[in-house]
Amino acid sequence: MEYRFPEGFVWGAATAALQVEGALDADGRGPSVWDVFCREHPERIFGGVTPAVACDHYHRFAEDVRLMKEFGLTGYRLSIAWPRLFPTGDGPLNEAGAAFYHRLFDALTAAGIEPHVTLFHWDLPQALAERGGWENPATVAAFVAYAQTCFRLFGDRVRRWATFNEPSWMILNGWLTGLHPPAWRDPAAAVRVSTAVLGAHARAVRAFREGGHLGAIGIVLNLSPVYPATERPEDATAAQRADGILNRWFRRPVLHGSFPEDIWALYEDCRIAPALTPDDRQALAEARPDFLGVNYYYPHHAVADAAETSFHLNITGDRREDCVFALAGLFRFVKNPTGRYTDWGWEIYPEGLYDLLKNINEERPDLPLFVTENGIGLADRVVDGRVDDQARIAFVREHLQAVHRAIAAGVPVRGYFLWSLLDNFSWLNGYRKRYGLFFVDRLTLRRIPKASAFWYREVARANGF
Ligand code: BGP
Repeated sequence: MEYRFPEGFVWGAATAALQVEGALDADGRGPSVWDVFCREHPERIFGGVTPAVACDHYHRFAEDVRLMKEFGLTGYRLSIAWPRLFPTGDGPLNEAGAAFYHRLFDALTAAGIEPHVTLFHWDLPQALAERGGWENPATVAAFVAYAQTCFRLFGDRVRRWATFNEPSWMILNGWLTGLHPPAWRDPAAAVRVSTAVLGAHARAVRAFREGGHLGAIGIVLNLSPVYPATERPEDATAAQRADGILNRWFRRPVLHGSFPEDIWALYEDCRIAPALTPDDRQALAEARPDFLGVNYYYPHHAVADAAETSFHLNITGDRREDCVFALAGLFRFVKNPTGRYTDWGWEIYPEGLYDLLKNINEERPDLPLFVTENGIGLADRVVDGRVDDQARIAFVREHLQAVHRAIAAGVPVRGYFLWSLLDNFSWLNGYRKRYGLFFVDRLTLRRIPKASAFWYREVARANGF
């Protein structure tokens, strides 16, 4: 075997509540901002679809856990839907919603699959959004209370907690590009929300420690490495800025409890620097994570000349459409002329994952890392009852090789969670962009293991390939 992984390495797959559960109105669940956004703006979602059914995991979780076991997974990353536990965000616990997660964690425990649980994967209760969302300190308090409830209810079976999934991507799209709810384009608000969310993370970590709960707590960050597109010094500066705004602004407070000085100064110049209370600073300084979850899909290549601010995300899977991301006067991302791209315009660059893991490790040498998401969206099809997704196998193999290199170089990477277990509701991409080990038939919701599922099972069993 060429690539043997360390003993106990977690072979997992990941999902998120809104993307797989469906059953949005079942058993007293309240609406989330995404339910409302999809209902009100079908034109923004590919195919005008909604997450109302998704994979119907809410009713089919037992089958899904059986499949995980049968296909050799040792870990499952999932998120809890806050509006299932607290339909309006705070108030009394919805016991029926909690009962679903009791059933799910019982099934995972019985199957010997370790749950890695994210508390917040973007499905903010709509009622909180209507009261000012993250900018209202009551939302932060409600989040901490919700987190404490989860620790108390599920802590006997869940020992791995992540507070937030990808705050950077959520805030970038919710408050800057306007692509995700609440669909604002307001840089000052984006910065304010970023510190509110980081503060909520820190306070949830504090509550976990003060509660004396067993296990580990961390956060999941999306960290796309940013490379200068040319050797021009101005492009190097642009890359550093982009990295600062998108990555370091989130990574530094999480790892070191302080904000990057260059970006703070930039926000001051733009008069959008946030106001932090002494308690914000203290909570962040104390909230050292036990591990960091890293989501990696693609790198960026930056140039300095950005005359205007513009954003475009390819949600059609039409290769002729390019993704656009530019912030006037700061940076613009360009395509890598020699790069390989998916149909949705995401570059395939396994080396980026190695760079990322290595960099984080240099910054925090002993911090255990998990690759909490990595995968490829394809327009998979069933032919003669089978899904032969060789492109996914190649993608995962190359990225696992990068992880293996990082481990060999001394980086403590403890597990890999493929995005995703199931073809699911891919946010703006609707259902066409498929990521699963298991194909989900949109009419019958039948699960069909893809070639990648059989391949991944062998890798998990052999602990390498
Ligand atoms: C991450 C999210 C996931 C997942 C993935 C793929 O940003 O955490 O929820 O969806 O990206 O992205 P997409 O589904 O938009 O292609």
